[in-house]
Amino acid sequence: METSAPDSYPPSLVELLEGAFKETAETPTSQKRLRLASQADKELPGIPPDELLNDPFIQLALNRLLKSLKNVFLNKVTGAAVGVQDDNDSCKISTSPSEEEKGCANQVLVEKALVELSSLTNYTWEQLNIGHWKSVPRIWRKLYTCLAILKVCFLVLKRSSDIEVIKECDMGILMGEPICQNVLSKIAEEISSRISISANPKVNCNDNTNHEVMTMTPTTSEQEKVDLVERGKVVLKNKSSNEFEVTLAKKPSLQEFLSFMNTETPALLSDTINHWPALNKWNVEYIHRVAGFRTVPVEVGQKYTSEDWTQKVMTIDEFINKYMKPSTEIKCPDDIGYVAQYHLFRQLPELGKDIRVPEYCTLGSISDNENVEINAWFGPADTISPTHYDPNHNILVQIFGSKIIRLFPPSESSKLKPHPESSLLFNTSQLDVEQDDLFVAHPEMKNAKHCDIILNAGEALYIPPKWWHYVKSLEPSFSVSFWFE
Ligand SMILES: O=C(O)CCC(=O)C(=O)O
Repeated sequence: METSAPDSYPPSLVELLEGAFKETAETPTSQKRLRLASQADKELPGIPPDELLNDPFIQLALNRLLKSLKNVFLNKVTGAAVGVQDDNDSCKISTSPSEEEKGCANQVLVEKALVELSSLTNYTWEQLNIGHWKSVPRIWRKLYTCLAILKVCFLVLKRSSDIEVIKECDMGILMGEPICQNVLSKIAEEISSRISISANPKVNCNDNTNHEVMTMTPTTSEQEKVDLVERGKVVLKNKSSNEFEVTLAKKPSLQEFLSFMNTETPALLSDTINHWPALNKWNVEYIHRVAGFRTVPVEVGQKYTSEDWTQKVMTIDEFINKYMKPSTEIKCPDDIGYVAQYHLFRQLPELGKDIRVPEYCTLGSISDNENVEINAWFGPADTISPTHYDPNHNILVQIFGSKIIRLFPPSESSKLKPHPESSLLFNTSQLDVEQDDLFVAHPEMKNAKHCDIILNAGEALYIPPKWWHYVKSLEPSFSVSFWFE
């Protein structure tokens, strides 16, 4: 995907960026430093910014950065008739610079600010990667997003390519926390909506001559669908007399759904998402077209319990070209990539508009949609989520493709040999339901009560809290999970 910097950014984007900086440009330097930190702190009552400000590296880098900011914005944004020459860290201000001097000074300062920002960002990145993600003070994530917003502004001033600007926005969204009304998401959305269709004909699904794309999601014939169901049935070993049938429910009422929750009964729901625009709109090509330029985290390796499993960040374009290929081309586990358990709709609200939070989620103890955790699961055939449980209610919705799911009730936990309580994988079984020999080595698992379900496009599965589930995709697939308490 190649694009070059456009001749001009649309006024709305320029306004957005100028607006984000107006206060900073007009505030004396000494206060700006505080502003940046308190910006991060504003939404975190109780966590003082001192944690950041006392850090000597941050102090030095912020001071240098803010000096560049002040100068750049005096020149470029406020349009003041001054020019700045940068000379070994000391700025000389001349009151009547030539046009040439102004341009030159601005470029130097923009470059300089970007260098300062990079070193600050790298330092913050290191802080984010010390220890477990959840134990990192949130203020570092807020700072990371602040820095990304600044970097985006400078990249725009530098007239960097759209791809570079979008990538920076996405890194701020991925690694940070939404601040300033999620401005990064708005900027990225606006830029990518302008370039996604025209910039790369490969991602235009209306182009029937595009064989590369057309072969990516072949439509599944009725016969193939039957084969998939049969294949799903043979994937999972250990069919035993302890298998039970899942409850089927066609568009259950809230009352009926509540009874599933109260009795901890899994249920396969049909006719509940027919009104979602995503159902008729989304396929691999559509996701490619709308989100191809966006950077997301990808799990690489067949399952998260494997030794060689890892996570990478890449654009959806790269992900689709590399991983959304027929299973016959999958030679080793490294060939499997999965955008899994990812809050994609926070990053791409335009996709989020095509789905709805099921009304059933209001039946939880916090009847507020804000508390529903929504995750996307997008990948090729044969992605595996090993047998594990989650603490919350879950409605797993299938938008396209299909999955086979084996469910075990919490009462069977001891038979599933969970990883030790002290391990990060404490909620994951050490056994693999696809391996025959394990059932020989662990005969207790053979007797575990379970049920197997094929989840097809347009259906949803209610998984009660702490129910173990093993999930494997049978074809290129997009699911959305809604976790609620
Ligand atoms: O679809 C998947 O691969 C796993 C889904 C899952 O584990 C969940 O929704 O909790």
